[in-house]
Amino acid sequence: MKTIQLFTCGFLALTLTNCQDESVDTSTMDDYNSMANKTLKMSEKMKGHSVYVSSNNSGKLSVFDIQESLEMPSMKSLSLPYMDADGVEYDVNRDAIYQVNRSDKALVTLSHISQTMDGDEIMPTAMGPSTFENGRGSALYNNKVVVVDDVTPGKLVSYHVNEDVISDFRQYNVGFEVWDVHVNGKDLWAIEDVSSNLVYFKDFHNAKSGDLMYSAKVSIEGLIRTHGLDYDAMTDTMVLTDIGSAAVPDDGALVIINEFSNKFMAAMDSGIIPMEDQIRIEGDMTELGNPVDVAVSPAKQAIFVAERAQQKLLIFEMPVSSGNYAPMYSTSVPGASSVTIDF
Ligand SMILES: [Ca+2]
Ligand SMILES: [Ca+2]
Repeated sequence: MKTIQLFTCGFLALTLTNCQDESVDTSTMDDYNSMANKTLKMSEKMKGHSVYVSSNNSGKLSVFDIQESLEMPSMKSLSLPYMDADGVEYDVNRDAIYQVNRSDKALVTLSHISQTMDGDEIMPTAMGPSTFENGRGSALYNNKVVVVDDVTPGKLVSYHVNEDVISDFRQYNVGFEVWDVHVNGKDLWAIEDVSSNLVYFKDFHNAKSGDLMYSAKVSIEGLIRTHGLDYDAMTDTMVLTDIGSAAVPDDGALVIINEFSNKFMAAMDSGIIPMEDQIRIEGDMTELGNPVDVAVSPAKQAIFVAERAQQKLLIFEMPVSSGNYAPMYSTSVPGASSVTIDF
C-alpha cells in the first residue's frame, strides 16, 4: 500500500513538471526556490535554437542551428581533443556543454559554446574524475550531471558540474545494464539495455550513494531493444528509440507515447505499455537503423535523432499516428552517438 502511495506522489511530481522546490541537497529551501525561479527566467530568456550531436569516432561535436529552418539548418563542426564521446548536455545558465568523454573516461565541460565558430578546436575547461568505465547517456539536473556507466551490472555516476570544476557527487548501483537516462523533477527514468524495458526511479534526486532500487519497470510492447529516451513534461510526451538488432542497419524505430503518465501508471499493473498506446515511426523511408539517442521538442513539433548505424542526424516532424515517415532533415554525422537541444 505504501508503495502505491509513493507512485501516486511520483506521478503528481511527473505531471507538475517542477517539483524541485521540495529538494534538499545542501542548499536551503529559500535559496533553492530563488535559484529555481532565476533559472526558469533565465532559461526562458535564453532559449536557444541549437542541436548538439556527439560522435564516438570522429573527435567532433556537431552543432546545428535550426533558427531559420528545421529542414535546412546551418551547421558548425568543433574539434575536440578526444575521439570517442557520448552523452551530451547543454547548460543554458553557463552556455556550456557537458560531454561524456569516453576516450579519457571522464565528464568534461566545454565553455562559451555559442561563441564558437565552425572549425574551431576547443579544449575542455573542466574535466571530472575517472569514475566511470563505459560512459553512455547522461542527464543534467540541478547543477549536476548523471552519467550512465554501461557495465554489468550497471551503474550511474553523478557529478557536481560548472565551467571550472567537475567533482564527484554520488554513485549508484542499479543492478541492470543501462544505456540512457532522463531526469524529470526529482525522478529519474532509465532504459535497460538489451531489453524493451523502461525503468522508473522515484526521488532519485535525494538518493544516497549505493544500491539504488527502482520503483517500477515496465516493458514497451513491440519494442526490441531500446537505447535513447527523452521526455517532455509540459506535454507529458515520452519518446524512446528502438535499435532493433544492433547488427541490422535499417530496422530502427521511434516510439512516441502521449499522455505518458497515465499510461505508465496503468502499465505498473499490467507490466506493459501496449502497442495501441504508442505511435511508431518505422519503415524504409525513415532512415532509422540504430537510433541511439533522441531529443523531443513539442514546441517545434520535432524529434531529433542520433542515428548511429546510418551515421546521421535525423529530424522528424512529430507524428500524430504511426507510419513510415521520411525525416524532414537528414545529414551525415560520422559516429553520431548522442543528441541534445537547447530549446
Ligand atoms: Ca538496428
Ligand atoms: Ca539521451
